[in-house]
Amino acid sequence: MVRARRKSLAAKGPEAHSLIRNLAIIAHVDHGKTTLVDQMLRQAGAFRANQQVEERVLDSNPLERERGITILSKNTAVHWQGTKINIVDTPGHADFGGEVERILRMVDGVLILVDAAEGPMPQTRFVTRKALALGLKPIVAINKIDRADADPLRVHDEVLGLFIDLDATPEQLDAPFLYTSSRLGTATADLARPGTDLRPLFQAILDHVPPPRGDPEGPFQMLVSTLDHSSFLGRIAIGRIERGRVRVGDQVALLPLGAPGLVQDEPMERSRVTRLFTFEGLDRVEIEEAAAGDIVALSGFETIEIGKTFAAVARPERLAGIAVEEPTISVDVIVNNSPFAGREGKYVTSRQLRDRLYRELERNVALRVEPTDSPDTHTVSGRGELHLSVLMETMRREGYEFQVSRPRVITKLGPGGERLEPYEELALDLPEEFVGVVMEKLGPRRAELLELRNAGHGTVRMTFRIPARGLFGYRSEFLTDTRGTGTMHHRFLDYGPWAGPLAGRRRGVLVADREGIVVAYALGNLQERAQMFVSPGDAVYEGMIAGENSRPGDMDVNVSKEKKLTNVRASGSDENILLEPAREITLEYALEYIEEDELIEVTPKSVRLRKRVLAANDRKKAARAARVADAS
Ligand SMILES: Nc1nc2c(ncn2[C@@H]2O[C@H](COP(=O)(O)OP(=O)(O)OP(=O)(O)O)[C@@H](O)[C@H]2O)c(=O)[nH]1
Ligand SMILES: [Mg+2]
Repeated sequence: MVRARRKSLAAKGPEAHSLIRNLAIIAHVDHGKTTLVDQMLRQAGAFRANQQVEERVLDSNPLERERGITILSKNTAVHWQGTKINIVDTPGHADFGGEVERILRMVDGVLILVDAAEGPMPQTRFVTRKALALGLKPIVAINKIDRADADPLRVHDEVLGLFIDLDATPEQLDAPFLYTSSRLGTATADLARPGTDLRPLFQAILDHVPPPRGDPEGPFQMLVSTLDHSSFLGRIAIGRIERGRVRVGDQVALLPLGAPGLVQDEPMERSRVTRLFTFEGLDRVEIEEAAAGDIVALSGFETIEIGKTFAAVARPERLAGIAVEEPTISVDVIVNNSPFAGREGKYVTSRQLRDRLYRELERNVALRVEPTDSPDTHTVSGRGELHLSVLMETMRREGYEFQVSRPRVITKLGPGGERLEPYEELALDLPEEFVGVVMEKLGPRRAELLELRNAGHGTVRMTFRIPARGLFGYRSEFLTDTRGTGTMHHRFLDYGPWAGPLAGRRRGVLVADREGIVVAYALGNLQERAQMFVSPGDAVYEGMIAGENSRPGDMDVNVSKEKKLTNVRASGSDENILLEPAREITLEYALEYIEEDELIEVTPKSVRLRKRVLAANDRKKAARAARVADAS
């Protein structure tokens, strides 16, 4: 944070907010948003001449860098020809779509990026629909035109088709189209004349994004669109000032959630603004005063929540709130009680776990945490597997150790009392020859084909509607079935009728039958019938899952079994055994993989799979009891 006691641009004069543009960049995952912001910052002179800047500098947290995706939206700002352009980079992954929706409330225009080869994808459709419905006028960038397989004119048509489909107004249909390369930092309106820099983009923003409305002289009013949190300042509200101005030290009301209009006789927090910031390049700059039109961050309030309105005490007028999206899947997060509990983690007790989970709610607004009958177990609900696994991955990096159950979808009751479950839109791109096998696999998962079309170059795009449950465990099958050549995206669509029982995992697992250290000799004997998850030297315990059976049904095995030594031969013969590499178990893979009677053990060093019931005898008894119960 940079300290500079000064006024924001909008605070400088009555017509100053015509010198502001507020823009969100929205797109499907990986279409090049963050890379484009890099280039915008660079070309607008936000970096010092010799400043070393990493690629995708805005993807600043370690998980974002590792995965190459944006998880949290980020505010930045550049100056172009005397106008301040506030830019919000948003995440493209569907699990974070709710965040994009909230961001749209603090901007006056959107830049929709569409990959020049992939064309509009499910998330493109989602964010475009939201932006058009809010009446925002888009600028479209057909991006990555440097790709060898780019087909910008086809994609241009597809985007127009999407706009028509989504009932765009005539003004929205009239959106300017640019052909861009985020990577090269170029934009052009005319493919015959290749771009040399981003000037056409900046110009389009000045010309087509309307300046923010709102009277800087009226009573102060601002909607909380996103949150940040610092251990030093507590909750920080980020939003666009709708009306009036605000100064550090002002007494301001923070209104409770509710219907828009004047608020009377409702309890509300009145506090002083302790800190106020605007955005400049990559920094958050501390200021004394800001006015309508600018996007600011402010602190000093205990009850900051998304969708609440800040207002002048003398005129507590509430703005229309922002609905926070409902979670669609849940897992149980359980204190680690495996035989290896406490060996690798720093924070392992139920209290530490509970405190950490509740702390997450400070800024992760689409997340829910609920207690259960057992103090060792909390139910954590979110928008998808990535949403949940990012939290788990963050926690293990912080030193937490815990166990996680198989994800369950969150069902609802329909108007007639019938049971509903979440459905997803699934988009697959794959070579034509694999269509048959994919259809065959998706049928039993209750997928319904919505569209199949030729995407050129011998590939097809298939779109399905499928119960979210039907997707559990599908990704690895899809990759195997298309020999790694297919790509797959899905996003939440709506709630629909419960689809009934779905086929689960087809193959059983190999379960270690005793505690010990894995030996190559043992794996050598097992690998013909199995894909191993463990390697020689790994420690295992009874009930831990060591691999996947190539057939249905679980098998108890001894993975620590040494070769019997004879007098003739010495030990060390292990070196002669050729082992297939173990399958790497990532958190996301594990979440998709496990069955109801299994758990994931997550520690800072390991992700292990286990049976809930560890002892082989107890498992047999439990299975027998289940069969009896089924039969009766
Ligand atoms: N060829 C080519 N590749 C690009 C271009 N822009 C981005 N990429 C690459 O596409 C990948 C994704 O880029 P990002 O900028 O992270 O995409 P994003 O839209 O921010 O992704 P999310 O934030 O995860 O939704 C990276 O590997 C980039 O290097 C481009 O103009 N041309
Ligand atoms: Mg990004």
